[in-house]
Amino acid sequence: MGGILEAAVSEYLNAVGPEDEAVLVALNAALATLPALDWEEAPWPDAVWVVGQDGDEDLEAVAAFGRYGLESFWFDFREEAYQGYPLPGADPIGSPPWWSGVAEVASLADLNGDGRADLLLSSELRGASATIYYLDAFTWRDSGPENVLEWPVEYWAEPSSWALCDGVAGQEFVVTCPAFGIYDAKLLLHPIQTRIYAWDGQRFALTETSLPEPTRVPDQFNRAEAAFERGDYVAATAGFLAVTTGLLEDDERLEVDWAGFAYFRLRQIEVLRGEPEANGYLAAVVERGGAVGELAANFGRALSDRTVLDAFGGLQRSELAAQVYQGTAEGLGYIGITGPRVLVVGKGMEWVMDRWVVDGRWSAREELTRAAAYELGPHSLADLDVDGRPLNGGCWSRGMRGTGRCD
Ligand SMILES: [Ca+2]
Ligand SMILES: [Ca+2]
Ligand SMILES: [Ca+2]
Repeated sequence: MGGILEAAVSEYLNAVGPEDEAVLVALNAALATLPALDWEEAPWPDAVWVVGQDGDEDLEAVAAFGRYGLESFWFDFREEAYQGYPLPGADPIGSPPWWSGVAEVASLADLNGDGRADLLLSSELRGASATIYYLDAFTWRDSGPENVLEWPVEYWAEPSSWALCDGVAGQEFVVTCPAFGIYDAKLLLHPIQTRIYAWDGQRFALTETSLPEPTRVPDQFNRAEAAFERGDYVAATAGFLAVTTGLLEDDERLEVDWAGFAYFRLRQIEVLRGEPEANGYLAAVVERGGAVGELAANFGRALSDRTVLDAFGGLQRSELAAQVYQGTAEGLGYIGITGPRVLVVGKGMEWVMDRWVVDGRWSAREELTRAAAYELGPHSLADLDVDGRPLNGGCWSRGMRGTGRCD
């Protein structure tokens, strides 16, 4: 790999040397004149920095530049010449974000208190509705730089931030983000979680996580909804039950039947777990009336007349869903019976059918269909391949496009 930045900095270091500050300033100024990406708002910061990092007597350099080539390098003096080396990545999907975003050098301070300058890269990835800053910190071992922190800061539905603060052992990273990450129910309140990463001798490790208690029903509801979305039905059940008990004072500006929706979800969870209607949740929401009550009544009829998939599919198709809420801020804006969820339920049924055909437990197609519809039970929406690991939101689309076996 290599490119405009790596070539320019190597040329500068080998032709001029690392100690001529005026040339370094000129080099950075020249790089800053390259055309910006059309959404860049701020002037490009200095791309190239000269610093001693590895403990030997030569100066090193680091450079990060996101406009063309998406490059981040460090430069070491070896065998009579400076040469650029890519920074090591710790990204589990094998695509270091500072190669795919707009990276900049955020700090060259001594982050871990060992007396040597470290490197903090911040790489900005902009999407249609969210921006993610990946923080990557590197400290220098004898063998070269090592990635000692990688963490995304998601700027999305609510404000986020990150900061370096004085800690017991060097600096600490304090990151605040929407607690659910990029979880697409934007019109609801999103609680903000604070995480602290401190140096543990090897890397910056998570030492503290804090999440304030919900103070309003939309926030309380969304936490339960997020648990439902990720398939944590125990937490979701507890959250929806809390909504129905009215522990928090509701906001009178909202014309949302939160309790009705919570009862409806509680019944849906029972259905997805293959549990009988023993708690009267469906009756409770039907009794409340309105569009939510009517939706729930339709759901109940489909359950008794047809199949689980029909029941969920009917919610997806129902025009009632559009009538329930009109996207009021902090209102439900959507019915929450998403296409992916319906398809995932279908995939769960396929799994059951495939397994039972292999087992020889069922032979008639008609019986299979009927049985699968009612026996989804333990094969929850969250763990379709029953490997004990819950399926998270990011896997849904992969599972649907692929074989339906998610990790
Ligand atoms: Ca050095
Ligand atoms: Ca060196
Ligand atoms: Ca250090």
